[in-house]
Amino acid sequence: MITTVTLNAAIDKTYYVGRFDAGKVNRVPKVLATPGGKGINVARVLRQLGAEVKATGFVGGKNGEFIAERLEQQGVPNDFVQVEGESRLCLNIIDADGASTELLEPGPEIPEDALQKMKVKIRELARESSLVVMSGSLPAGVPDGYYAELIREVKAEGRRVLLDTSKTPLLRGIEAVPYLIKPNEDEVKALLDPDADAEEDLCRQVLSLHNRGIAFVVVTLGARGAIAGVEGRLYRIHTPKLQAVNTVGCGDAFVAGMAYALERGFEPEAALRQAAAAGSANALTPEAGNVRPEDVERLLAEIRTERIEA
Ligand code: TA6
Repeated sequence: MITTVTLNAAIDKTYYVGRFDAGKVNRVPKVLATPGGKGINVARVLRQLGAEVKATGFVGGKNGEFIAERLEQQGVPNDFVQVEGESRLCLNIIDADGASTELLEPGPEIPEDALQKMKVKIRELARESSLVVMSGSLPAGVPDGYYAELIREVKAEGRRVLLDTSKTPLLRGIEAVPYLIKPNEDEVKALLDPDADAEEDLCRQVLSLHNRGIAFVVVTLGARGAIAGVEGRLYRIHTPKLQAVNTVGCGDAFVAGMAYALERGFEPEAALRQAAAAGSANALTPEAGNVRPEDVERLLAEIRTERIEA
């Protein structure tokens, strides 16, 4: 089983509009609402890929009830810590040209006792899991070093952690040496070198993170694919050009593909192809964090990995 952790769970609402005019009244002819936040997206995609999964995190209020119930309907068992207040809404407005505008609420304030409960729960879930995936931003009340604390709990049970977050929580999380990190290009630049431009700069950064003991370092490059450092080697992952419908959640689907492959013991290059196929397949469906297994299968044949030098 794979456990996913979403400390700032959400309802992801996707608004499909013909045109989006900031500062004007915009009517929305088509709305989709689904449980979201990065870890929840990972859980749903893992389920779609055929993995056994459990979703945890903090939820609150009516939105929290919607998240837990809808996840059950989507075949994702969950075990959340309840908090006061409402889980957030994350809005994604997509216009007829495919341009996407995201509005992400901050989420409820998390009290100290809930942080303690979560630590105990993570330890218990880690015992039943092969891997634990921790994804997304931290809501108010959660200290920047909290992912690092959770990583240490999971590692104490001898399990691997995949961490997908950004800014200081990522920096602090790296100190606890997760098994895998997956920042995107912007996140890794913000973290290490805002002036980095060329892919060679990114490659150097991937290797420097890998040399800090992180077994798998992947930097996703959106439609351009990804760069990965694993077992002392660097890889460039090339993805096919797609007619994207909704790219929100592609990074989460990539992480789900990685977790799926690692649980099944895939070799690094095969794991990267599986991840890239899942990430690309997400772009072909209207909902965030959603793949059709037949798309993943078809895309797998079109993903290419290349060994590169730093
Ligand atoms: O990656 C896409 C997405 O997960 C959306 O579904 C939305 O919920 C948002 O990102 C949340 O990101 P955050 O880092 O705040 O958890």
